[in-house]
Amino acid sequence: MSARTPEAHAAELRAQLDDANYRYYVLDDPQISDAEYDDLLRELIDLEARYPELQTADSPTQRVGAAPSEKFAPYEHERPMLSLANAFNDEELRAFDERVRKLAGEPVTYVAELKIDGLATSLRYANGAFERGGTRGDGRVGEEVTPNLRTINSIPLRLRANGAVPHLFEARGEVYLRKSDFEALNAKREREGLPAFANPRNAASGGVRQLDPRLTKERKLSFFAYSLGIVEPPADRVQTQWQALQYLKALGFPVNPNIVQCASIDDVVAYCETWEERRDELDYEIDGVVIKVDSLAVQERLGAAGRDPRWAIAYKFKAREARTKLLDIAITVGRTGTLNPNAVLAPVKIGGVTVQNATLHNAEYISSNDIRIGDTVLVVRAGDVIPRVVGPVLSERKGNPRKFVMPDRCPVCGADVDHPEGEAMSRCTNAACPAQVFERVRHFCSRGAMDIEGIGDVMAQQLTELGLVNTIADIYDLDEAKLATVPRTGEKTIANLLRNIEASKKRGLTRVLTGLGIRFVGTQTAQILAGDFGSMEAIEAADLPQLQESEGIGPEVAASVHLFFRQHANVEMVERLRAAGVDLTAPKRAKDAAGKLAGKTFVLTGTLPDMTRDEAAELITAAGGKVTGSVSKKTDYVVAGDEAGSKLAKAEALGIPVIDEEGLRGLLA
Ligand code: 3BD
Repeated sequence: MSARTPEAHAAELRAQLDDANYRYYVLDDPQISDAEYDDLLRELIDLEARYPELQTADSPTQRVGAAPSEKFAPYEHERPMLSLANAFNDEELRAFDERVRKLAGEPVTYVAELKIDGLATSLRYANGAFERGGTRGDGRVGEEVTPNLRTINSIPLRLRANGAVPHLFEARGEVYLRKSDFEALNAKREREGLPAFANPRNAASGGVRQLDPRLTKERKLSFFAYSLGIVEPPADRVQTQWQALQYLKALGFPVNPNIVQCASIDDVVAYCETWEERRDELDYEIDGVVIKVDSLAVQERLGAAGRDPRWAIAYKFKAREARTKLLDIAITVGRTGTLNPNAVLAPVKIGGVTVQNATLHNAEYISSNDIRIGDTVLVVRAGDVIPRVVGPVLSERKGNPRKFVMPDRCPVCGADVDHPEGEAMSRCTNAACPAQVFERVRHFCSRGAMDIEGIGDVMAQQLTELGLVNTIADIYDLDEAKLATVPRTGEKTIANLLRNIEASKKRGLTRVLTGLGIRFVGTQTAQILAGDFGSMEAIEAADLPQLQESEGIGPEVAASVHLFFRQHANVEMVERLRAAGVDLTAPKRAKDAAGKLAGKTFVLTGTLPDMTRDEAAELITAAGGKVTGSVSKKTDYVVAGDEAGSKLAKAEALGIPVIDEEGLRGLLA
């Protein structure tokens, strides 16, 4: 660190923070992550604590929030919207608890709520009718966005009257965008050639601040209420935060269901840990937990320190975003020949994991987001998905970094690259491209498909490189002599391999279909096709309308299957599988009321304790049921295991029965 004076250091931090605030709130184009913002703020808080003479009234430490933009009329909060101090670990949570208990002088209980990553908003009701609403802004003055808020379906336009409603009522909460709506929004923007939003919060914040409410409506925003503002006459029965949440619910506001009352800080810590792990199961982003003293009387006694109430704190989850340098863009060739651009990054830690690679989706994504080689980029890593580059940090761009161009020849085999009109991906046109052959072989032999133990990444690579396997069918022509030419492969390995290959012939049609790697045909689609048609011949012979008669097979999937079997090379390959003795049949599913689960549609999600999802699907299909990939109103049951994801959330939202493995066994028994 250079020898700068504390004054200069503080000024520098303030300038950075002001700039970040301006970008976040006014331009709606943040270029540093929340975590980085918090770090800077923390540094300034520490500095001001060490040198109190440096504290100024206009320091960002005194006014956490933002100036309203000129676009909207100012919205003055008659009762200010407070801030929240942060805790970054359980030590800081325990310190908060110590302080609270000391000041309260009586036992305290807490309410813990998920911290929705959206836009804080206040809604005002006069005589039960929604009158106006505004964003939080700096807590005193925000922006008036009433017409936009009216478009949000989950915001009640009238309070539900159960008895008298207060003549003046304010609800505070978070406007947010569901992850599923965010994905759909970005997919649409991509089709329209617009830059994608970095995260649901930015999309929600931009959505609330549209000049045309119709554009707000299109974003499909949602709302959760979490506290009361002014209530006249006061609601005497509301003495706790818990009761305030019940009251909000009774008046018709959506309140997040995952709220808990905690008798001790240990319970609070456990809740925080649980949700830091489980956050991906939700269909909305959360960035932490908010902990509040339950009793309103104790809240009042504790008061606030500046803008931060002493009775509440935000536990912030570990960041999942970071900035790093985009060193290069490397291309890998996928099973279907897609050219996938991958970011080669300067290693960076995100949420405890070192990230060096991230997806860049496709050329269109790179250009519409103006991502260039040499840029500092924002990378996010959410859950178990591959990290992705969100966009460049433009303020860090120096000079004129190199734009990416998709090569017009395959980087692996040199064949022409095709970029079909209207498709996102560029493809290598050579079906014999070693990269494609390798991926196809690896996929065919993988666990979910033919499950040939011994042919994993390394062996698949060797077999294809040596030219021993050029198509899937060649696997069944392997013999001792051929395998003996593979380096470092002994007699025993060869014998095992041949035995495993032999055993795979009996896996049946579903596995073979899965293994062929037909576009859009994963295990579940393969299962449906195998169950409905009973044999490979029948599927090969089916025309488009026949294929579409199957549940969940739409025009796109049908076209893909149909096209696959119109390729001479594919038909020939399947013929060779048949000649080699590979079982290409499946027990045909009973069409009518046969089978315990006939007519029932299931969706599987998460890890089941004693069977794989594929095994569960086989049992269901064998009993006449169907398994589909996504939850809809037509779904009869969702079978959920550990770490079930957004499908579980969707089932809960739609009121579809959720059962576990035991429940499934019960239905089958
Ligand atoms: C949530 C304050 C208090 C009423 C002050 C305790 C800071 C944003 O889900 N409760 C929640 C959430 C946010 C909250 C309070 N409860 N304040 C809460 C909140 N369940 N997100 N926030 N806020 C809301 C803020 N926003 C922008 C800039 C600075 N601070």
